[in-house]
Amino acid sequence: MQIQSVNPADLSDVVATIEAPTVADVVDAARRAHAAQRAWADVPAPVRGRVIAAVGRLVESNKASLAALITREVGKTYAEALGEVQEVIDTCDFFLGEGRRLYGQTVPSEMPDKQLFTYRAPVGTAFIITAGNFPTAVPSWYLVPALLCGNTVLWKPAEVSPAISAALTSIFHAGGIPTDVLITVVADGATTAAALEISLDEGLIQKVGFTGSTAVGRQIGALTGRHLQSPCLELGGKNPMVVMPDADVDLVIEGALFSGFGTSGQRCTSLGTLWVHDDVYEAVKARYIRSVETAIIGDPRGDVLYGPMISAAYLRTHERNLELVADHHRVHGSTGVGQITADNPRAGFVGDPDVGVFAHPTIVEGVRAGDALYDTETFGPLVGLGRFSSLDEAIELSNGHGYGLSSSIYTTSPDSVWRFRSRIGSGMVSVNNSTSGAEAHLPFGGNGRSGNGSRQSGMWVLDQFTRWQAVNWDWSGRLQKAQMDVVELPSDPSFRL
Ligand code: UN1
Repeated sequence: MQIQSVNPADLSDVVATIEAPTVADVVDAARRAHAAQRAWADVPAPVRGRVIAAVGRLVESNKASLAALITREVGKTYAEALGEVQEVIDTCDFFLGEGRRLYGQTVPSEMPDKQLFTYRAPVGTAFIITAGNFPTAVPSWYLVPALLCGNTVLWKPAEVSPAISAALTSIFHAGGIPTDVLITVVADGATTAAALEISLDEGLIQKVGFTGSTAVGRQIGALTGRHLQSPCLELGGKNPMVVMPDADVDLVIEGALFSGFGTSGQRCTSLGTLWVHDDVYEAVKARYIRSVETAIIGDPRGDVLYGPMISAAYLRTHERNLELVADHHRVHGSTGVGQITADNPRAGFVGDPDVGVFAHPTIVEGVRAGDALYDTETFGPLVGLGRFSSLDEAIELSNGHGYGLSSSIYTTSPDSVWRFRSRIGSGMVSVNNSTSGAEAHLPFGGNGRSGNGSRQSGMWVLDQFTRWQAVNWDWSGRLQKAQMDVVELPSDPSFRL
């Protein structure tokens, strides 16, 4: 069997064709990565840090070609693709110095001639499964810290981006990562699931990282739980943007346009529902509709808000989600809904829509709790629009579906900011900024249906790829029993001034 990727802006352009691995091939790769781990962990951490530095510089010098490949293989606009590659560089820049830190602590002991320490020990071999919407940046959030910490990695990228994942892997290898320390296998879901289960059973994998749907995240959570492992899960979102009456409406429109429809709405941080206070509802609605209606869509190499869907399968999912539009909803934003074609045209489209898989932007007005669209992650150019009359109601609507990845509030009131921040359930909160566009050195992750509380990025991800080892070293020459052989100095509890 073969796996083939095509340019979603021009389906006649085949980008890569690879031989699909069997379950045995993937397990064999896990075995090789596992066998390579001890030697990699023995490489001094500062040396591993220098390898990450070399990888970062290589990504930087290949930035334009990597970004062009992202645009070609998954249809991301070139400007966004450059941003995505920059996120890989930022991640390398952040972690190259960690090789010289990876701090542990020295801790005093209760007893003389004894000392306590903590060390960060690598976890082992990580099985990393990532999605097609961020084919380099999100993988780098796992790969870079995992490798820096002394783990080996088996990376299973999305089937839609085999050329990009091969390019990124070759950059890691060119930077000095040994071949078996990072092994990349592009496999389908069923093969991956079967190989993961066998690899866990054989004790080849000590950490699973997964970015993708909540449904698959639950399966991985159950599987790894049986092996007493806690995976790093980065799952779906239904990210709310709350607009208070004192919001700067220009900012709101800009933020809601980009986070709702940038990347064709295919970010886990994309805007799910725009919740607008009654007092400004009509004004915000009118301006939002106008901005979406006039946004330029089309060839992702050009100056457009968004290009095609990642692949035909993503377009089909979007079309299925459009069936969730109910009678009490009203649809706005374009000259049609669903796929953009010559027969279902989009005003101002750049290029030929018929050769790719492009979708109209859709605003669904009238979303309320209880609607399927209220709590379904749509992962496409579809944004819900709803209203509220108090901040308490907005917070309830924002939390009520159980997702908790990203959220945003637009207001000039410190009181509203504080109440929202302290009561919203999401792992990431933006104030007067959109739901997407997290910086690469803050903890990234969600709660509830969005994840199991694990965090990627910045120093927080070190807890995913290392385990604390507590060491006590006694040179007294006798067994000093903790809690029992501790010297007690005399004190006078009855003393008063
Ligand atoms: C994702 O969609 O899985 O915060 C990640 C953002 C990007 C990463 C998105 N930096 O929008």
